[in-house]
Amino acid sequence: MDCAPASEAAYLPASVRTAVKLLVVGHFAVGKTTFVGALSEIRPLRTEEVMTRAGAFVDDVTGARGKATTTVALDFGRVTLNDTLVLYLFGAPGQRRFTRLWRDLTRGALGALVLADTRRLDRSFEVMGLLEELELPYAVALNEFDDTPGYGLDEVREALDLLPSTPLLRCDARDRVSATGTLIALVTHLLARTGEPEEA
Ligand SMILES: Nc1nc2c(ncn2[C@@H]2O[C@H](COP(=O)(O)OP(=O)(O)OP(=O)(O)O)[C@@H](O)[C@H]2O)c(=O)[nH]1
Ligand SMILES: [Mg+2]
Repeated sequence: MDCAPASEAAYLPASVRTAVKLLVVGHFAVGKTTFVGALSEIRPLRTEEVMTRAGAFVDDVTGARGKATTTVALDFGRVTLNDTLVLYLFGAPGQRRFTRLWRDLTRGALGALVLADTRRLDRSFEVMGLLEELELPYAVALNEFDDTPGYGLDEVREALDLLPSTPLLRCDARDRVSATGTLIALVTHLLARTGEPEEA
């Protein structure tokens, strides 16, 4: 486990009035740890462990060549989105065996960002199914890898059977600006659902 040392960036500006808890979820190796790491203004907390060969029978490593570690509990990071709003990000593994962890992590969460990979779109259904069971609203961000096929967003929306109101966008989990854009879309969606003014 790797956690943040105290530093100036660890302190929130006095103007912050609202703290929102969000989950960052998605199937194995979709880029959750990368996403939280790219965004967090504090050194992210990670729980990475080296993958063993035995694990290849449990988690399909297809499309994740060169990946040596996996998250065994959660990722945690913080983003101050504007002067008054801070987001706490909890990255959670998407496999069914982590359902119990999800039940704890979703307590107090306002919504979730689902990272998806169009090379392995079918694997997102399990994650979206869990969110729907837990009645947590979500947005979907397509994390684009070098060999990602160029599907249109409408095609992907249809394939994932998303509601027309569910935000769907592309992102690069390694890029702070791109990742921030997806969180703004999610927060805007959540505010619209609660009837708050959309000012994220
Ligand atoms: N090319 C490219 N590589 C990426 C991108 N996002 C993540 N990666 C790489 O993909 C691999 C998997 O990323 P992780 O962030 O570990 O994925 P994860 O979802 O946290 O994985 P688990 O916790 O094991 O489920 C890493 O080697 C990343 O460097 C991306 O947008 N583009
Ligand atoms: Mg991870």
